Amino acid sequence: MNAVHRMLTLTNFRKDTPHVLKKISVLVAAVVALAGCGSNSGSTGSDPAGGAGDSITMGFSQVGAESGWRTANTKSVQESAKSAGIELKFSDAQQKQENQIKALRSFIQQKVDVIAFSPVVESGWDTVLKEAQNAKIPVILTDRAVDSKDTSLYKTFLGSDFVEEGKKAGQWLVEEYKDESGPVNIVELQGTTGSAPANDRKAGFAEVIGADPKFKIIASQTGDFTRAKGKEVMEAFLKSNPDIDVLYAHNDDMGLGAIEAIEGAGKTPGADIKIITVDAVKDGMQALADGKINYIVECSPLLGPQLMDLAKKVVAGEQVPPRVVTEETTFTQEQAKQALPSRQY
Ligand code: GYE
Repeated sequence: MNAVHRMLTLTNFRKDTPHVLKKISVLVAAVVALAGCGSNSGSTGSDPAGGAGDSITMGFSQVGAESGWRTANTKSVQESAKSAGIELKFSDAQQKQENQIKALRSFIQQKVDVIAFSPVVESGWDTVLKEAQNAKIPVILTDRAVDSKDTSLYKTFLGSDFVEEGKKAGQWLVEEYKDESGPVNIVELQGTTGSAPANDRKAGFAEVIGADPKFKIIASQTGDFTRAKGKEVMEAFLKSNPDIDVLYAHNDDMGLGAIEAIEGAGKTPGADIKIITVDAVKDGMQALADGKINYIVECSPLLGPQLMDLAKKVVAGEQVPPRVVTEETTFTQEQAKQALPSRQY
């Protein structure tokens, strides 16, 4: 999807909101009337007698708390549910797919009005998504995608274009080394194995740098999106590869862990080894402003408000765009210095 198309999708989405809210209040009134007749519409959650049951209940299964991005995302979801008047049942999967499947099943049992979740990996969701569909509970994918062939299993996918993020990282590198003959030795710290952002950030980056054989990925391994793993894997990279020119880390946290490893090995991050990361959370932006990271591709975790708008629409039976892409930018060291004071996350 190009930038213009993306903007249009978002503009239409926002323009529709007041209309949707009107429809929702009509629907809520109808549901309240029906509740007295013992009708189980599913829209009142577990409290058909009214009161708190009049609001929408959302079951939200979060990946975990593996990174600064994730913490900011959780906060955004919790705060915007509150201000949208949506009752949130929040579950933390601690980076395990089996925990997410359990949480989804429990949401189905509790007859929530809508399920939203950020799938830790892309595959293996069809059975549980089918169960939600059979129970007539709409599902919204947020942040990460699934690879299900049957796209009717979910209503929409709200989140970033991770392939595009990988491409932006690659484009900076191509520009940075345009006057050098190479070889340029790159090590890569991948996100969680099998996750959409790890798969796509790798693919987008590889596509761009693949056009010039001077760029060589000499080692690539998962750091599970955490600082601790990023440090550990970078230490191993440094031991077995004396000539690393560039580190590409799929998120800031792994990059920050790797910086500790690089400094521990007596090298200067940002100079001896150039570093590109993704996310642009505050700690990452600080390291960029300090010259320890060279470039960050932004990935916004502030998905809460859009998620709540989509949830209201979906519960009201409104059409929603099948894909809502987040608007994002990139930061150089100079840009990070300017952006830091007003950075929200
Ligand atoms: O980049 C990383 C997090 O899915 C976009 O997950 C998200 C990624 C984010 O742990 O920091």
